[in-house]
Amino acid sequence: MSKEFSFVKLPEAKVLIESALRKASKEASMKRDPKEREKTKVLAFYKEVSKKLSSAYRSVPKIEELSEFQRELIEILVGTSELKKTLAHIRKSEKIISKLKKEALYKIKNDTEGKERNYSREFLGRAVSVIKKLKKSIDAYNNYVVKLKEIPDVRYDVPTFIIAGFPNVGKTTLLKKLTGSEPKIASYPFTTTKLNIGYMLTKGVEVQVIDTPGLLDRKLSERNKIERKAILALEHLANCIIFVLDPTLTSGYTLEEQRNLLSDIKERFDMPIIVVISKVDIAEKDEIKRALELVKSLGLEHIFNNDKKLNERLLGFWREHSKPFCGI
Ligand SMILES: Nc1nc2c(ncn2[C@@H]2O[C@H](COP(=O)(O)OP(=O)(O)O)[C@@H](O)[C@H]2O)c(=O)[nH]1
Ligand SMILES: [Mg+2]
Repeated sequence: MSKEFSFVKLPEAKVLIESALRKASKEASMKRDPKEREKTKVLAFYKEVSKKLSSAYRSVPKIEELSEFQRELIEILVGTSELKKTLAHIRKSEKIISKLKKEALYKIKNDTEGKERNYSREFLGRAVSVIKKLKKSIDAYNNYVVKLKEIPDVRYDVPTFIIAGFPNVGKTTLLKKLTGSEPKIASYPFTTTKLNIGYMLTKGVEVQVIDTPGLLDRKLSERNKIERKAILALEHLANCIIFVLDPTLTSGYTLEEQRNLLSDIKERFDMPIIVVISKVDIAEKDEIKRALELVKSLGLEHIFNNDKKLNERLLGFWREHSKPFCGI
């Protein structure tokens, strides 16, 4: 997920209770006055628990503030309503303990019968039982945190082009050519492969280009449900798809196979698709001819990968076919 989020893990309920009790008794042992001692015990316990719980739930972004793409992935990864329930439980428990603390402090302050110890004990007993009931939510929370970290660190403030195509057709080569730099690598949930991300600056417009090895190289119907959802989530991120078509047989995939994949992508993704014909330098004339026929038969446009104005032409294509993007 984006750099701005660094999720805080929670200690297990048992560990949290032990550490808060330890802090409480340590700080209290330094006080001589009985009322002061019991007050300190309550406060120290509360402070420790509150610090841990609130820093955890504050570290998780508000669902409403996320991009559509992030929200979609969270829904697939952890289930938005489950996540909300868990966070609400943690927040509510913290509030309950805060209320118990206030009551205990009030009773200790106003006690005239030397019962301050009973009140702090009562507080600790109740607070501990609230935390014990949090066990499941803490475990669920920690599980979420691990999964939330799988959301790739991408930008949402620039248009995004996604590169698709079979393995070895020239996707990564194209990404490097377009962006002129080594791509940044991010993981993508439910897949063993990584996203390669680069940025191209053309005519003052910055575009995020993402190479998705292993994601868009098989028919979606051949994927399991969750994988399919994760792949379709790309639709929320992408503004344009660049399909790399290898006219030669050097990738090991025939034109027919590539056509099937391209037409599957065209069917599933509602956005402009442009075909970049790769390996033009080694392709035979009739291989190029057949590739062009293929592109035409699907009603798509093409660009050759050795086009001197590749970046400009891709940008131009997108501008011509896209809905407006944040005023660009
Ligand atoms: N001759 C030639 N080879 C290319 C071209 N593009 C990619 N290749 C080669 O094809 C192989 C696969 O390229 P790569 O970009 O890694 O493909 P990917 O698996 O789709 O990312 C590599 O050996 C590249 O050097 C091209 O335009 N011309
Ligand atoms: Mg590659």
